[in-house]
Amino acid sequence: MHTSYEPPSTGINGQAADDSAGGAGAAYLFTWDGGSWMQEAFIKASGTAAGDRFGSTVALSADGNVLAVGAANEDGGKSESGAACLY
Ligand SMILES: [Ca+2]
Repeated sequence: MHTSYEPPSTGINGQAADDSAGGAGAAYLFTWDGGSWMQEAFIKASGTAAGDRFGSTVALSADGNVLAVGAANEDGGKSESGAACLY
């Protein structure tokens, strides 16, 4: 029997079908082309972990060039300390 470990999806345009880290969260970026919404990016945290709630808050700059995505329960500093990621 063959088994392999696949780490949870991270970063931009990873595996959207990967739901191995429950509650990790994700953000989808869409652009309006004048007629319809087009998906531009699928975004996961750089350090995907179950329960981190990446995408629990989002903000976009007025010119649309900077996206902030909050991860309320990210563990970078202390457990569940939270983080914001800028793109
Ligand atoms: Ca966490």
